[in-house]
Amino acid sequence: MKLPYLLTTLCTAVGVASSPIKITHANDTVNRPLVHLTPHEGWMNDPNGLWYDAKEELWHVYYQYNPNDTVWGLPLYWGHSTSKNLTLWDDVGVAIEPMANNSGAYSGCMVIDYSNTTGFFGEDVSPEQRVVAIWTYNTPESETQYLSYSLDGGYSFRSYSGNPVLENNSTQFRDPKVMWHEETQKWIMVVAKAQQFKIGIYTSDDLKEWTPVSDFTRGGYLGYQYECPGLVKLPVEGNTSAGNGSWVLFVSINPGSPQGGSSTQYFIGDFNGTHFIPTYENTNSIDSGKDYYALQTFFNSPDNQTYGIAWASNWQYSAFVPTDPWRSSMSLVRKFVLEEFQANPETKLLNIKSTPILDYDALGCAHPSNGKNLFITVGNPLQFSLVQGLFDFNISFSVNGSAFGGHEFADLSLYLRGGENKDEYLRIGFGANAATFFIDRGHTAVNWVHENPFFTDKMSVNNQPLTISNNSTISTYSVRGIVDRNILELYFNNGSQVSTNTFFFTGGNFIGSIDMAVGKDNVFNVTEFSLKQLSTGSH
Ligand SMILES: *[C@@H]1O[C@H](CO)[C@@H](O)[C@H](O)[C@H]1NC(C)=O
Ligand SMILES: *[C@@H]1O[C@H](CO)[C@@H](O)[C@H](O)[C@H]1NC(C)=O
Ligand SMILES: *[C@@H]1O[C@H](CO)[C@@H](O)[C@H](O)[C@H]1NC(C)=O
Ligand SMILES: *[C@@H]1O[C@H](CO)[C@@H](O)[C@H](O)[C@H]1NC(C)=O
Ligand SMILES: *[C@@H]1O[C@H](CO)[C@@H](O)[C@H](O)[C@H]1NC(C)=O
Ligand SMILES: *[C@@H]1O[C@H](CO)[C@@H](O)[C@H](O)[C@H]1NC(C)=O
Ligand SMILES: *[C@@H]1O[C@H](CO)[C@@H](O)[C@H](O)[C@H]1NC(C)=O
Ligand SMILES: *[C@@H]1O[C@H](CO)[C@@H](O)[C@H](O)[C@H]1NC(C)=O
Ligand SMILES: *[C@@H]1O[C@H](CO)[C@@H](O)[C@H](O)[C@H]1NC(C)=O
Ligand SMILES: *[C@@H]1O[C@H](CO)[C@@H](O)[C@H](O)[C@H]1NC(C)=O
Ligand SMILES: *[C@@H]1O[C@H](CO)[C@@H](O)[C@H](O)[C@H]1NC(C)=O
Ligand SMILES: CC(=O)N[C@H]1CO[C@H](CO)[C@@H](O)[C@@H]1O
Repeated sequence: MKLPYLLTTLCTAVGVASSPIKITHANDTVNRPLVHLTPHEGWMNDPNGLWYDAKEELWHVYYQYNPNDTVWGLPLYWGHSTSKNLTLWDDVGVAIEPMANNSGAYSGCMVIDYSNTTGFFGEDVSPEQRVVAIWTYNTPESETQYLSYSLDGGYSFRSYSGNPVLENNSTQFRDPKVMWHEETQKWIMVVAKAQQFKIGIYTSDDLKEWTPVSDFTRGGYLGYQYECPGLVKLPVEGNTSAGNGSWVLFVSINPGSPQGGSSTQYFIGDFNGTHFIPTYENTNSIDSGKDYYALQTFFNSPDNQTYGIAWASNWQYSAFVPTDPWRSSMSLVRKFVLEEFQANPETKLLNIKSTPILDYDALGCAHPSNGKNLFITVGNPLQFSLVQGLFDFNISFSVNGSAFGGHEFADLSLYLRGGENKDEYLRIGFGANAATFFIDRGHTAVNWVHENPFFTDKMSVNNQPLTISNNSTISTYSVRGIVDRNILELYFNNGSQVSTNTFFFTGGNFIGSIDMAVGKDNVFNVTEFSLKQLSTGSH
């Protein structure tokens, strides 16, 4: 049966849509992302100090930054970018400097000290801008926690004269993340005692004097060390009897992640002001891709929801990725909630659901197109054209599990092909035999991809069945994908599971078309495919 095939293109007449992206640096040859934060030049790793300035309505992201090279190295600084819309970013320069060349201003966070608990702020600094950074000072002898505060809305910082405010006689004591705990009216810090596999929890009235109250230890994957913890309370979507939600403790590990290298895991539990007690034994990956590390959440979001950003790279290969004059980008900002999801026909689990934030108004005209009930047969792929290597798609499909034999490889694949050289492509698909999604980022002329032994090209993503009943073999799936020049973010089943992966094509060969193909007829029913192409006149 031939199904109706519909493809409408809206928003065609708007001039801005076709204006070319401006390349900001003469030497930006290798497909710099447009809506993922990158430093102008130099090396970037963990996101730090995320906060929202309610007075200026401005989001601040700081990050581990080496301006002197495109690999990690000392002295290490805090770089700084801001955004009005969480979509386009302005690089606003270094915010915090280390005190010596063999030292680093390592990862940390920022809080807004509205009520001047520190005594750092006079009337001239409005309460919404009383920002204090809590960060790790790394020297060859120790890692200790420092305070710096800003009197100009987060651009420049002064060091507190009483530093350090917290030490543990250790060279492996880092990455403080502080929040305000309403119930106990205290500041709470979680900080990694990295090589003891402990997350220390400390409380304070003034950010200066810290009392140790407990250690969370040996949860989940340990790997070589714990880094970059975070503690937040998330609402449980669709379950009002879950009250105010559950607490979530994020812990990054490097190396030793199930994907290889570095990744971010989380635990769900209770926090009573001093102790975090997991309510489930299981650990979860917040993103099953290869490029999602050191997740940090924003202090003071305008709607009290939890937003976060992660470093979109992996310590296994980050120093070698073929970009110049910068290395690494951040992920998109994501909003996090908990949801109960059907892990399999018998069991529901509590899980983090991630939703990416992209502001289409900030991007000028987006060109949406929509297809319903697409008819694809073996040898007759459908093709969709693209322009700038920046697009957002949604695909929904059902799979008839009884329509193929054991010897037949039944896949539905999207081939995302380079506009100038179609032999460079990303393949994303679903294999019905294994009932699993896959990603293949290995089809490129960039030698580095083939030569680097850690840059995994083929990966699988656990499937998330949406509908399974005892007498039916039909399962349905939905996937949203956002591609931005050299990074792919995939959200399965409305964000129940996410996979973030970078990919590298020859410079200028942005993805220019999508071929949708099947390996076996009558197995897949693509009920919906929608595509937004994003255009921007600047950046
Ligand atoms: C671009 O790279 C060349 C060669 O490495 C260098 O001489 C030149 O200064 C660079 N230009 C910019 C704008 O960075
Ligand atoms: C989006 O944010 C960027 C960075 O702050 C800013 O330059 C731009 O004007 C904003 N655009 C819109 C439409 O808000
Ligand atoms: C750090 O190194 C730079 C460049 O070599 C040098 O100019 C500066 O004096 C050094 N700073 C300190 C504190 O040693
Ligand atoms: C903040 O506290 C300091 C030290 O107690 C004090 O000097 C200052 O006036 C306070 N600022 C405000 C706005 O109350
Ligand atoms: C390190 O922290 C632990 C609490 O986790 C504390 O018992 C111990 O005394 C601290 N050691 C030093 C040297 O500060
Ligand atoms: C600090 O750590 C070192 C090395 O682990 C140890 O020898 C020393 O006794 C410790 N000092 C204190 C005050 O705990
Ligand atoms: C909603 O949350 C409550 C409290 O956590 C839990 O007991 C209940 O089982 C949840 N409801 C459903 C439908 O899962
Ligand atoms: C928090 O939980 C810990 C561990 O269960 C317990 O020892 C402590 O008394 C609790 N504190 C409060 C305030 O309930
Ligand atoms: C966010 O939470 C604060 C503190 O609980 C509250 O005062 C404020 O009204 C909340 N804002 C929104 C938009 O819900
Ligand atoms: C079989 O599936 C149909 C449709 O999903 C459902 O209405 C029916 O109750 C199912 N029958 C049994 C025995 O599970
Ligand atoms: C595909 O799905 C649509 C919408 O659910 C349905 O109307 C159509 O009959 C299905 N086609 C096939 C071949 O399963
Ligand atoms: C050691 C070194 O080269 N330090 C330089 C790193 O970059 C900063 C900011 O550009 C310079 O001020 C340092 O001199």
